[in-house]
Amino acid sequence: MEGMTENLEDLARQIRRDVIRMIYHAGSGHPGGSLGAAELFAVLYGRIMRHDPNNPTDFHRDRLVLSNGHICASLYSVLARFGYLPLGELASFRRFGTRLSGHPSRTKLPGIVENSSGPLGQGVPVAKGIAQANRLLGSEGHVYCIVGDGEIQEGIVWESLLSAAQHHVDNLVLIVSYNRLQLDEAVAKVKSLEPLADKFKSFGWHVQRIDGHRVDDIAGALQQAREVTGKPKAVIADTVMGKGVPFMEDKFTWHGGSISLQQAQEALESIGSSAKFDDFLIDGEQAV
Ligand SMILES: Cc1ncc(C[n+]2csc(CCOP(=O)(O)OP(=O)(O)O)c2C)c(N)n1
Repeated sequence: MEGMTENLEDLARQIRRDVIRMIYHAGSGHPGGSLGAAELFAVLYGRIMRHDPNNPTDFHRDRLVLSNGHICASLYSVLARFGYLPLGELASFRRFGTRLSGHPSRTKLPGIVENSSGPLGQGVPVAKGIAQANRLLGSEGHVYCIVGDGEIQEGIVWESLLSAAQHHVDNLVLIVSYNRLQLDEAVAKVKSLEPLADKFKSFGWHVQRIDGHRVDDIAGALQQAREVTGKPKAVIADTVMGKGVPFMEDKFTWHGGSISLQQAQEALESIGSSAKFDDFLIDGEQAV
């Protein structure tokens, strides 16, 4: 079990390394939310989700719907690390003509990403719809949906919460990356969400609140969520924007932007190297 924890932490570290390198080379992207959700992606793909890169469209697979599509650098990284994408393709992030656009496209990556996203809020009804369809069609797959905290200020999210509870969509698990910051301000100052767990409960959802950087806590909560029946499930994961890179941590200015060479080097130094993975190459060489 301990080895498993270390593996997941190592994977999260590698996701962070990939995110920094991808955004540095692209000249733009969303480092804050992407770094903050590294453990969520690591645990989902590394321990919780039933998925098979050799059979990516398996009818009974679990699906990840990324609603806050702007943090897709982490998604592309974990997909590449599990073999859904060639590792070197990460170097094409946000470049002209790439499949790895700044917000994920299902038509560019059919069978690899479940949904296109970018307009905030829309992944939640999409995930709910897929979960309902899975149930009707007899798929055993669970649907996991990652959302940002600023994102859930969108009205469409709350319509979906109501509907999912009414229809007992218990193969749906919503994971809120609660870093308390959004694009240019604190979430609490723009449109406060608290008491968030009570809101989910009063909408008929099962809810847990956890530290979104502790891989065992994430795994435990997601495992419990799988077992609860009769209602949709929410996991509110407290995260830190820019986690792992001290000069980015807890600063909304790192929601989006570019990373200089010096910043990229400092960030990689802080994140540390990963024991089991190799960095991908850019133009045939390790550029940072
Ligand atoms: C409907 C819609 N409105 C506005 C935006 C622009 N936008 C992109 S991300 C973002 C902030 C989202 O905040 P949060 O979910 O907390 O993400 P984080 O900053 O933590 O990455 C905004 C306003 C958008 N993509 N879609």
